[in-house]
Amino acid sequence: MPSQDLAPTRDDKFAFGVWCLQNRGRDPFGDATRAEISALDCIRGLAQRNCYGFEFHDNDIIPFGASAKQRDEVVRDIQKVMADTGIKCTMGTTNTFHHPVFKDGAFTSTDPAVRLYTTQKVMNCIDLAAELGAEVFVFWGGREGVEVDASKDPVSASGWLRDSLNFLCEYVLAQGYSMKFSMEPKPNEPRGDLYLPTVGSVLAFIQTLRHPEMVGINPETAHIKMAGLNPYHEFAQALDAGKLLDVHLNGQKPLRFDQDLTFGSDDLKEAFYTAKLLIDHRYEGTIGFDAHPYRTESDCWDFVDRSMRTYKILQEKVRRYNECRPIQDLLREIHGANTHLKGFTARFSREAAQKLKDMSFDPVALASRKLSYERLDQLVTELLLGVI
Ligand code: GLT
Ligand code: MN
Repeated sequence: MPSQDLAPTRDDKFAFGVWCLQNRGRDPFGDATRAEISALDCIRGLAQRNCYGFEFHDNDIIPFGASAKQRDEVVRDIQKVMADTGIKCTMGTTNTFHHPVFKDGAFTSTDPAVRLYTTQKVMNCIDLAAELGAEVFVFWGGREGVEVDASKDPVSASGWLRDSLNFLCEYVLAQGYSMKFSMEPKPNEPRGDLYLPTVGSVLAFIQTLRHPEMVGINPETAHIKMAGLNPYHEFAQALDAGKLLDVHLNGQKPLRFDQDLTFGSDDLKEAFYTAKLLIDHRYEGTIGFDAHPYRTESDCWDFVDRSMRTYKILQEKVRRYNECRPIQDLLREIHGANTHLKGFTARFSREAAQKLKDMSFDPVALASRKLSYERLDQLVTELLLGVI
């Protein structure tokens, strides 16, 4: 494959969080290993690489406590880079986790003043996101959780979160913004336990909101694997529900601290299935990468380039998979059993129920069917390794 085919184009709809590029390699045990770059340099660098968009937190671009004048200057500068380069702001989100005021939760703090302060901060960030043209607004509840279960009732905490989100949906409608909310689940870290830990819990929660049609999900590979679950399946569940608004692709060893590894760096097969899901189902959102360059890097750009390049390679692998004769023949064989019965339960009727009761099945014969999954998986392995 000539390498120019792997160059990102705006049509790929790649996006990176400004915070990923600004990450300085600090961890709980060690100090920064590289200098922070300005938000403007992050955005310019992404645009130079033909990246479609950037994502931001309010405080990635505007220092906490900045004056209104400073804020307006920042917005003007960013809008100028956007106009000059064509890069888009694809997602905005609020930092409701860094300042000590959020130490026991933002929307789920036991103090109503903290909950209102959070809601006010989010309203300001929604205005900012709207000014920059973002149509997706993410909620990642990094401090929404507990270490001490005696401290708050999780049902009350859900209620506080629901009230605030309902209020904020109404705010978006009242302002006439064309913007959807997207909730990002995570099972733990920085809190001992976070509320809404998985795609399934967010899906259920969304249905309890006053405007469920305005709210979707932003699943992240690493968060899913921290819960020991399968990202391919979790992304699929959000997609099936029509709720996959945005994605955060990265890498993570299961059941560990949040590693935020580069997409495709740890589990290529899993990365392949994730890309295949998005491509096969014509996912239309941005391909967002949310990871940190290794602490050993002195800047973020190799990380940026390889994330997009890996996705492009996987795009090509998906195309080959869908055209690969041995794989497709095997899949036809696997899905070729008793095709006359397909879709039987798609519609209920008393007659259909009776008909089903009257059918006779031979479980031993059904169980004896050969399923060549060793061969299938090996073909996928060989396709990914470039042997076929
Ligand atoms: C934070 C977190 C990410 C979230 C970001 C949005 S911030 O870095 O680890 O997964 O997407 O608030
Ligand atoms: Mn994320």
